[in-house]
Amino acid sequence: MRPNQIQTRLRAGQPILNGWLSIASSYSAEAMGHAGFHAVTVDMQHGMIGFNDALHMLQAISATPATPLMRVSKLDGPEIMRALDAGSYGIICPMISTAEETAALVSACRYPPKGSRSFGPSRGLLYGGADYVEHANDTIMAIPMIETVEGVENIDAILAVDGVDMIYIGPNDTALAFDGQVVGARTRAEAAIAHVLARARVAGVATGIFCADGADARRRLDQGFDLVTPGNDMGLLKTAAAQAIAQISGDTLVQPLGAAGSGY
Ligand code: 3PY
Ligand code: MG
Repeated sequence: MRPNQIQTRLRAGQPILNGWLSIASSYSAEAMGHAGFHAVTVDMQHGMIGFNDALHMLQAISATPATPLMRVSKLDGPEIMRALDAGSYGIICPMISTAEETAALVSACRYPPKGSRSFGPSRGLLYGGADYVEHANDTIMAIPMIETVEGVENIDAILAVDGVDMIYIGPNDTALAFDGQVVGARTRAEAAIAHVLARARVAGVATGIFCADGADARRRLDQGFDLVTPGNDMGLLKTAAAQAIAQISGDTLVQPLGAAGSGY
């Protein structure tokens, strides 16, 4: 089976740079896959993307060195199964708050006897290779998102669930949950994020986090995260456009429309 670069880099102690796709385009997915990211995530929760778009985007990512991931819209067995059958090498699942939800996510990502994934590997075979089914359970990653107060409170139980390959923090939902805002001070959320990171390191579970931009991603790597996402494709596009306009006009950079510091 084609290796999962995230696992390869984790084993080697190397950081993972993860691109984030919200634009329903195989063309931009292909460009992001060639940009130098080790992994690229198709976002089915907040991206403007339907399943057919996602399928074509995964096909485009296949033509690049990046390992494909999907963030599903919610903890839903059939949606996770379709994402894996379409060739995703991992599932990032939003709003996981309990050990029970974590166990359900892991189960949906594994074939029996380890889990409850139904047989029908479809495009997984084309991308992964003829021995996909034999190695899928060890290669596909189950990645719960921690971004609720309950998820932070239950972090030790979540980390203890057998088969959790990584946890991924959503700092914006964490900020809403802990500080009641995404723009402005995030004092409580930052303390919660530091706590989750520390507990994951004690448990020996890899960590990833969504970031506002490249500088924020650098800071998160220095903080100790293994995988970072420097905002989504639309955030990068808007910032690049605003920078070009500022260069042409000589005016100071006007931050593009959006919630400052959110990566969107
Ligand atoms: C968050 O920051 O809450 C996310 O889910 C990133 O998209
Ligand atoms: Mg979120």
